[in-house]
Amino acid sequence: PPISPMAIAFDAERLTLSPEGPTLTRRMSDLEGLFRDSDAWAAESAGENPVVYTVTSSPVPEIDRELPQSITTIMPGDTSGELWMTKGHQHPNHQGEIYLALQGTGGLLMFDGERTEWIDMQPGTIGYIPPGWAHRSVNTGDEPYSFLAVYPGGAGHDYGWVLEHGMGSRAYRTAGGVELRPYSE
Ligand code: PAN
Ligand code: ZN
Repeated sequence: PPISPMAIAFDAERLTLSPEGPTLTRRMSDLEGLFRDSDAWAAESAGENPVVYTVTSSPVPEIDRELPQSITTIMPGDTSGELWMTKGHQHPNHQGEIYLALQGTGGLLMFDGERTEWIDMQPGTIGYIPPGWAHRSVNTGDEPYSFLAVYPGGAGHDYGWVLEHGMGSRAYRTAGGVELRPYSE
């Protein structure tokens, strides 16, 4: 059933939503097949298995024509130089999405199967993801990176697409900041 109009209290310092829906926690072991250095990934997964990111949702349901929101927080870190990131996904029925950076610094990596795009994200940056572009977020700093996402409730999340097609590029930590390299290097 459609839900009623509602106010959601957003705490801009603690980055909480109230009321809030489910919170998802992704540990290193949940990111199989995504980091270039699969041996390093396996060792970290079998070891401390750190939390890489969390996603806190609003109570708006993920159903067609609704407009849910969520806050993602990615921890700082890298695995063999590859910056910690979200799994990344494609929306199966190609719908757009808006990200608003809240805290920390990051990047929004997008891939349409041929072209790669990167948007530097810092508090106040709105990143727009057009329909048909797979998207992954990366923490490029040394503190947690958080952003708000607003997306069509019927968009769906296809994670297999990224395993099959990759993301075009990978983001690595360098002395000067971040460097993008071809996906297979
Ligand atoms: C975001 C992402 C969130 C976590 O809310 O779902 O940042 O990333 P993964 O879903 O790739 O693990 C979004 O893009 N929703 O559509
Ligand atoms: Zn999305």
